[in-house]
Amino acid sequence: MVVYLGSTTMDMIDRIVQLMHRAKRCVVLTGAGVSAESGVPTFRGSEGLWGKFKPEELATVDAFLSNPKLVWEWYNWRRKIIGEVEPNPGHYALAEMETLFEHFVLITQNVDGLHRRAGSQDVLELHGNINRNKCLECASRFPDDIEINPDNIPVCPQCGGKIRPDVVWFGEMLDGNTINRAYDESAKADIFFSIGTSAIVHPAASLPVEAKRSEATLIEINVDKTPLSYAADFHIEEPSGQFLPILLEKYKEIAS
Ligand code: BV8
Ligand code: ZN
Repeated sequence: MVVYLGSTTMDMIDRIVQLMHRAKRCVVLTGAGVSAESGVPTFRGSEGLWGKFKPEELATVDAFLSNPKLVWEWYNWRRKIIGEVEPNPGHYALAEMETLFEHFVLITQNVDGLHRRAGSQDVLELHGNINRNKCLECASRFPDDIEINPDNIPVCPQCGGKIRPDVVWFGEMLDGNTINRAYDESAKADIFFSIGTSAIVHPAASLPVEAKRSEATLIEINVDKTPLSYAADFHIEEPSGQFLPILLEKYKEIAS
């Protein structure tokens, strides 16, 4: 598929590729936008996952306690969508980018597991993984390969607590080691890409700010503007699944 990018974007690509070649440490933060071209609905877009509901109504402990059936129906619906999609060229480009730098880490807010399926190795899943199960009370892991019946939710063999998806809900702490490493990597980045995220969910949204504060070059790839766009050194308004393969081609052209 031939993609025509504007001349500004082509000029920006040359400058970004130069910076990529000079960078030793590359950090990438992704959000739901990188999975959009795989057919996974984003959170806040018009067709968004939240379309019918508000995040607070579903992705919270309170929602699960008051209506575990509804919450599991929502997660089963999302698991079904994710089970039917494939990584897109943007995921594969990021997996290849990992091999180009002395030090590379991919930090994702996504819970769909598509980065690992595309071959990315060093992935920090800030918000967990939708295909994993755990106990609501004692957080013991629970087999992932079982279909959860919302009308008969299994309980933890250790403590009898209800089984829930192993994702981070609003109001819940992120895993300490994961978020600490994410901050550490962001503060040491030479170049930081924020891709396909609306940059409003914290603490993830503070990572690009941390990178910028530590003098990294900040590149945003998003089909829209976000609260981060003003701070970015480059704002590329293109779909990530189309733009990232072009960026990678250009990088390899100059490398050869
Ligand atoms: C915590 C897992 C506290 C579950 C998710 C007021 C101010 C600041 C913060 C807060 C506040 N009120 C409350 C908070 C804290 C809250 C928060 O940030 N709320 C937001 C809404 C304001 N954060 C939390 O609660 C976090 N925990 O703070 O703990 C604490 C402290 C001490 C002690 C105890 C507790 C936990 C946050 C994690 C929530 N879990 N997901 C699940 O998935 O079911 S968040 C959810 O949003 C997803 O993970 C998603 O990834 C994430 C962020 O959304 P995006 O990924 O950005 O997706 P979105 O749809 O928004 O945007 C997509 C973007 O892609 C768009 O910009 C679009 O233009 C672009 N796009 C679309 N297509 C493409 C594209 N770009 C490129 N190419 C394309 N093709
Ligand atoms: Zn338990």
